[in-house]
Amino acid sequence: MAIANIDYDYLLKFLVLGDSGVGKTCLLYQYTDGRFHSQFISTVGIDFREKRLVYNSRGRRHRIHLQIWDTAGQERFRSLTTAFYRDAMGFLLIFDLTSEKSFLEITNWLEQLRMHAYSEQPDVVLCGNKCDLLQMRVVSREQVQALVQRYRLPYIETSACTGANVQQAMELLVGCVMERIENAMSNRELSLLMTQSRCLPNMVYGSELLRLHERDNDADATTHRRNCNC
Ligand SMILES: Nc1nc2c(ncn2[C@@H]2O[C@H](COP(=O)(O)OP(=O)(O)OP(=O)(O)O)[C@@H](O)[C@H]2O)c(=O)[nH]1
Ligand SMILES: [Mg+2]
Repeated sequence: MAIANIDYDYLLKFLVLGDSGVGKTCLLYQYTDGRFHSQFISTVGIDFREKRLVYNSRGRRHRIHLQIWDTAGQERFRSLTTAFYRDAMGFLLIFDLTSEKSFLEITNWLEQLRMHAYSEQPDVVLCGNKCDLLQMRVVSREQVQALVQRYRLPYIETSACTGANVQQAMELLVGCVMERIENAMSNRELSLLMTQSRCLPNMVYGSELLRLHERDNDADATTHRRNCNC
């Protein structure tokens, strides 16, 4: 009897998006390692980091394993990175408060998401990063307000440098995704995503379809393989 060593209830995959230089990698490092790198080393292709957390909701305690994919913002990697959209359950969309161009690009990123994500209305949290650079800020609160109202996006201002609101941004996205999961166990788009998604071990597709279970017999393993695109 094969028993998988799974000590969490949910595996959530997130994708971090935004123009090159907005601070995606730094934000992620700050979240997972509590460190900031001032040197700019542009991401090549795609990378990921992981973190565990506990999410309490409706009187229940859920152990979550977060897998956060860090994409390259450079245009030349776009076809590679969009291929990862469909496997993600939530998106952290980042712009730089000191770069108007990165803010104006947000509508294009949303359009990309609409085309390539698991749903036309995926869970997205918008982050205005580099809020520590007060003197260099060029994107006004009014501009942001108009955008978030138009697209109904949760919005938060972060600093990968000081760590301000970094954890809150990630928890905001976890909350959105978990709420969708809890509210819509029968949501076809999401359940399809969960069952087709690569590297989601021991997923059970049934009335409690999004709970992860320990795989305890070969029949379960066969079911998993059938539902998996790996
Ligand atoms: N002051 C300040 N600088 C930041 C912040 N976040 C990132 N930076 C700086 O911005 C530059 C780019 O950061 P990265 O995290 O590498 O940018 P990226 O979005 O991952 O860029 P690509 O990998 O090319 O897509 C680096 O020099 C960072 O030190 C922040 O919150 N405040
Ligand atoms: Mg990067």
